[in-house]
Amino acid sequence: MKDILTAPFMQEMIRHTTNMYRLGYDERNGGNISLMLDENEVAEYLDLDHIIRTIPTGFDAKVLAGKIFLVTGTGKYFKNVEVDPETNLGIIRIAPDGVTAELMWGYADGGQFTSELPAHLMSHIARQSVDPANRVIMHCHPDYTLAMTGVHVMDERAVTRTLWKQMTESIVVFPEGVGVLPWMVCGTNEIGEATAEKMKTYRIVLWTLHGIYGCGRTMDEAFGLIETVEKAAKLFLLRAVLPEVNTITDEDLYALTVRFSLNYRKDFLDL
Ligand code: 2HA
Ligand code: ZN
Repeated sequence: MKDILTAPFMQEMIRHTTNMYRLGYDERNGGNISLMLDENEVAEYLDLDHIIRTIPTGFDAKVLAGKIFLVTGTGKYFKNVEVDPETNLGIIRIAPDGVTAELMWGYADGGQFTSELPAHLMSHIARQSVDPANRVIMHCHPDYTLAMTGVHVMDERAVTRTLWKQMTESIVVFPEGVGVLPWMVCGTNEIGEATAEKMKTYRIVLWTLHGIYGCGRTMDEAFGLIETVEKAAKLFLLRAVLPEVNTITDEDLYALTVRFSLNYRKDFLDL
C-alpha cells in the first residue's frame, strides 16, 4: 500500500484548502469540499474492505452507493488541513442502504464530515445527471461575493448580467450564468435540495448572505469558477459608487459568445 498522504487527490485537497484559507474565503470552520474518488485509485492506498466506523448520511443517497468521497470535516478549519489532514479530512464510501457512510480513513479525533454533506451529495447526484465526469463540489464564503448578495437584487438574470459586465472573462468562464438562492438555514436537506436543483442548470450557486457553491470535473474547475465570480463581484463593488464611463454592452457579450463558441444562457442577453 502506498502512503495516502502522497496521493494526488490528497495533495490537491490540501493545496486547495490551504490556498482558500489564505485567500480569506474560509474563515474559522467556514467552507467545505467533497471530491469523488476513483475506487481503483483509492485501492492503491487503502484496504477497501476495512471500515473504521459508520456515520449516518442524514438522507437517502442510494444512487451514490459504492461511491467514495474525500470530504472536509465538520467544525474543522481549512487552515489546519495542511498540518493534520487525517483529523480534518475523511474518506467515506456510501453504503448500499444509502443512509450510511462508511469511514475508510480520517476524522481521526472521532469527528465526521461537513454539516453540508446533504447539499454536497445531492449536488453530486444532480451534476452526475448532467455531466457524469463531475467530481467536485466546493463551498466557501468569499468576501465580495457575499457583500454583493447583500446589495444586489438576487435574481439569476440580474446577478448574472452584472457579473458578465464587470470583465470580459466572466461570460467565457460561466456562460450558463449563476444560480441564486434566497437566504435559507444552512446544513439542512432543504437547502441541499434547492442547491442540487440549481446545479442541474448552473455550475455556480450563490447562497444569499452565506456563500457560494461551485462544482467541476476537477478542483481547478470548481475553484476557477468561484475565484472568477469573486473577482467580478469585487469589481462590481469597486465600481458601484463611481460614475460609469465605459461598459461591456449586450452586443459585446454576444460577440464573445461567437468568438469562443459559448453555449450561453440566451435569455440573459437583450439583443
Ligand atoms: O462548514 O460553511 O455552510 C461550515 C459552513 C457551513
Ligand atoms: Zn458555509
